[in-house]
Amino acid sequence: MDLIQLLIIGLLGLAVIVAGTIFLVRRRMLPPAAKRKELPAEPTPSGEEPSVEPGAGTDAGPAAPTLERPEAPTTRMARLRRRLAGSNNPLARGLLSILSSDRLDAEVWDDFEATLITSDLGVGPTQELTEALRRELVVDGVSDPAQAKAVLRRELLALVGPSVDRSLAVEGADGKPGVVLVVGVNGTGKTTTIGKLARVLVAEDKTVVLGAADTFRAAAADQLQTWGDRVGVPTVRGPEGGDPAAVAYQAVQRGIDDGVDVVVVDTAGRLHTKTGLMDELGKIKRVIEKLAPVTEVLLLIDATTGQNGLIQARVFAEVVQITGIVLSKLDGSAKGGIVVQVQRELGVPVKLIGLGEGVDDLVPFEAEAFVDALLSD
Ligand SMILES: Nc1nc2c(ncn2[C@@H]2O[C@H](COP(=O)(O)OP(=O)(O)OP(=O)(O)O)[C@@H](O)[C@H]2O)c(=O)[nH]1
Ligand SMILES: [Mg+2]
Repeated sequence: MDLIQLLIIGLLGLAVIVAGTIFLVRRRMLPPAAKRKELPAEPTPSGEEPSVEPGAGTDAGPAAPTLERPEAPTTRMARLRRRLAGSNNPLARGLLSILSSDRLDAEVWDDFEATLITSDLGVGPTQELTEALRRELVVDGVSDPAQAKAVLRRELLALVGPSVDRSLAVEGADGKPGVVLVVGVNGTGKTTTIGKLARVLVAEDKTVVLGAADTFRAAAADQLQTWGDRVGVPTVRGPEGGDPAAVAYQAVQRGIDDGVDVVVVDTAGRLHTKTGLMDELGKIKRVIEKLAPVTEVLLLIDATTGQNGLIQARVFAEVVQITGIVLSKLDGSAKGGIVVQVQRELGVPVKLIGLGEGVDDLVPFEAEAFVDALLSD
């Protein structure tokens, strides 16, 4: 009897161990996505772009790829403030130094001017700002720090242009899509910006087609298509080395056929010769306009390249009629003053700024938010 009881207990114990082992082995063999629920796609603080595998982590079955939802504008603005604020930015520090000086003597003003010049504000705007502040802070004798800051804010805002229309012209007419052509020297951030812009447009419930008219490298079209895929936007591309104008034309044709709201066209940034550039960009624009007007021509300028970027920008402005500027890489630049200088030089407003490599690091430029970010401590 005892032996039989022992045998039964032993067999039960064995059954439990075998069942547990089978359970654990099966769990290990499941793909990782099935073990955990998908986390919401958020830009990583380091600026890395999270990669998304089609279908990973969805409970809906194998069909649709996971589309990302872009970040809300309010949290983007908070990031703008963090990235431009006082301690992180020499321009901001220079501006605030004038408010914290005990005595506003010649040396303090010289330092102030030097900081503004090195931050690419430009000689003219630097002199205007210094003159205006001297007049108000010294001659009028404003000594209260809050009042002095208000004066600085007002003068800076006047330089940046508070009442300029900075909206993107993405509305087409006569039932045709708006067409945005993106130009600029290579490496300035055209393709990345188009990817980020597509996300913004999708978040506004607009339908979008991308045109990969940078046929110089196959990788350029792949890069653009990757961005598009993530938000469910199709990319029209042509053969490597093919005619960029033909791709631009097909993209706009596709946009018209599909009845989409906006077509955004990427271009190559090589700046071999001005004539070559003029021919290529001019042709792209002319060919597109056989189908629909180009509503916005965005010029990319890398904020870290300073005067050099400005010289290149001038060349582009001579060959196509620029309607808006995107200043990329403001996050890595001590030269926020370039906003003012580039607008003066080209007579075109800064419409968007790039604040990092993250997927939602593109912010509509607003003069007040920019100045407030610079002056926040
Ligand atoms: N830190 C930072 N990096 C950026 C920003 N915008 C773009 N970049 C980076 O700049 C590099 C070049 O960007 P692309 O978008 O490929 O530039 P492009 O103008 O298309 O270059 P080409 O196709 O060679 O003409 C990439 O590594 C981007 O991640 C920005 O606002 N901040
Ligand atoms: Mg590119």
